[in-house]
Amino acid sequence: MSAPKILDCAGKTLDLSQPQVMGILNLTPDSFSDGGRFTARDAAIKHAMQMIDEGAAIIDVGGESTRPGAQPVTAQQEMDRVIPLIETLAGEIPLPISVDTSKAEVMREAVSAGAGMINDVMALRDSGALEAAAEAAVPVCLMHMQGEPRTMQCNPHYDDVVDDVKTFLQQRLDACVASGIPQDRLIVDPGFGFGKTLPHNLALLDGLQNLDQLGVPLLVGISRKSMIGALLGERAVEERLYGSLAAAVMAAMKGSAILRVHDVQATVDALKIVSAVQAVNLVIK
Ligand code: 7PM
Repeated sequence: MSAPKILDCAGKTLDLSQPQVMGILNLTPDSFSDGGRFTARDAAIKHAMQMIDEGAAIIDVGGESTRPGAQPVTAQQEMDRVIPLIETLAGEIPLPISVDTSKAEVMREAVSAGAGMINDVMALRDSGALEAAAEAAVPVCLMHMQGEPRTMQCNPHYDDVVDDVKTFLQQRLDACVASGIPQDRLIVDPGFGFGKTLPHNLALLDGLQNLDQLGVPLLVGISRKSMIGALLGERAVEERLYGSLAAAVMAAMKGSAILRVHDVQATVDALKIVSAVQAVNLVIK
């Protein structure tokens, strides 16, 4: 079965007929004063506008709680951080906004505030998340993670990483459909760096085309990740652009519909080359 090409993200459109860029929105930590908070929100809006100018198709807003090694935060803390921003952005920008969260309450509030996609690194395994996402009626990205953020990099193990990730994602797709989320609203992501060693990450990138058989669009986040740093000889995070671009191009060539990245303009340019070559195959000769 072929993947849907156009997603309706709460009234805003995401066209997946060619590889698209999801821009990661920087959320500078809020300071204690109201003045500080205003500045942080202003900076975030400015950054979102810049990513739109650079060709992003969707903006991902995260509350940090899901990041590797992160300490758990409460739903309230996460909402304080992202809801006002989503409200403002949704009113001001024409692109869909995705909310990077695993918590049911945050999903509900974010979608009420105008978010058009749920990006969940827990693949809706937290309590109430399946129900919240079904009611929200927006597309959902289901990401694979082995273990939990605090400990997942301690000794991850797979029989066959591509097979194991594929089986997990198929199970989560089935759970979603059983909970009333139509398959045409689902996206999957192998979760680079989430409970994976460098050899696991490389095998996943090499075998990415196998995940296309799941029949839903594929989202990939490799931008600036430690696998890029490791391959470049423990390169600092701000010096990983060229490596990240190579990985994004490879992922797009292997069928990724959405690339989640920090460096929007550079990735959009690189993906134009991939798109142009992919379009050759669409012409009937
Ligand atoms: C520190 C380490 C900070 C790692 C942030 C990260 C993904 C995601 C993240 C991904 C989807 C990052 C990660 N990664 N959501 N959220 N897929 N769907 O590099 O790969 O941004 S957090």
